[in-house]
Amino acid sequence: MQVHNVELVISAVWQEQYPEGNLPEFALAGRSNVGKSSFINRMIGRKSMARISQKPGKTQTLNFYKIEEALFFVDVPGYGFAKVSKKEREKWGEMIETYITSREPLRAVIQIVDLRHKPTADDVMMYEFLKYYQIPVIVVATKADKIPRSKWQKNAKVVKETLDFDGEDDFVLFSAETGMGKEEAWSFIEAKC
Ligand SMILES: Nc1nc2c(ncn2[C@@H]2O[C@H](COP(=O)(O)OP(=O)(O)OP(=O)(O)O)[C@@H](O)[C@H]2O)c(=O)[nH]1
Ligand SMILES: [Mg+2]
Repeated sequence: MQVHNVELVISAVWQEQYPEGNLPEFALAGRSNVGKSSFINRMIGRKSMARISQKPGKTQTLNFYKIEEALFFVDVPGYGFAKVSKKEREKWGEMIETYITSREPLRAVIQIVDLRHKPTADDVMMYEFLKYYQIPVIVVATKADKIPRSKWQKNAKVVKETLDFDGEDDFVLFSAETGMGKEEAWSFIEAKC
């Protein structure tokens, strides 16, 4: 997809703030600082449309980016960031759970994991949660540029095994830095629109 028009339509917390209409939505999920906003920026070819964190925990609302009047990317705050209070964590949980379990236009969740490391317990929990609600998932293993090519397949195998990856879902090796995997990710997304 060639992207020319992108608009941040709303930063929402509660259901009544979600955008109207029925464009397909793709929500990002992943640990804080894993590269969710960078994924969006690379996919749309903008350096800094979605805010990139210097500090983890930058994204705090559901940010609905409308792409070409065709679909929405929904940037979601990351999980697993230690320095948030219990109250904030509960608010986060409620916001995500409401969105994921009730949002009719949601076509798939794009779960971002770090190709360099074994998925964390939180990553596994998120994937299980999505599978429980029968949400299609596109697993994006990112930061591939940070490890040698010779390790890509081995690490991808660890990611899949740790998540207990469902063969019906999509999987892509990615780098927001180099653009690797961008076309493949777009083809998975477009197939689900
Ligand atoms: N080398 C490299 N760095 C990356 C890649 N993706 C993200 N980063 C860096 O990782 C850091 C975090 O990226 P973000 O995109 O802000 O992560 P996020 O998941 O949106 O973080 P939160 O909004 O805090 O949950 C930034 O310093 C990015 O530049 C990648 O593919 N390669
Ligand atoms: Mg972010």
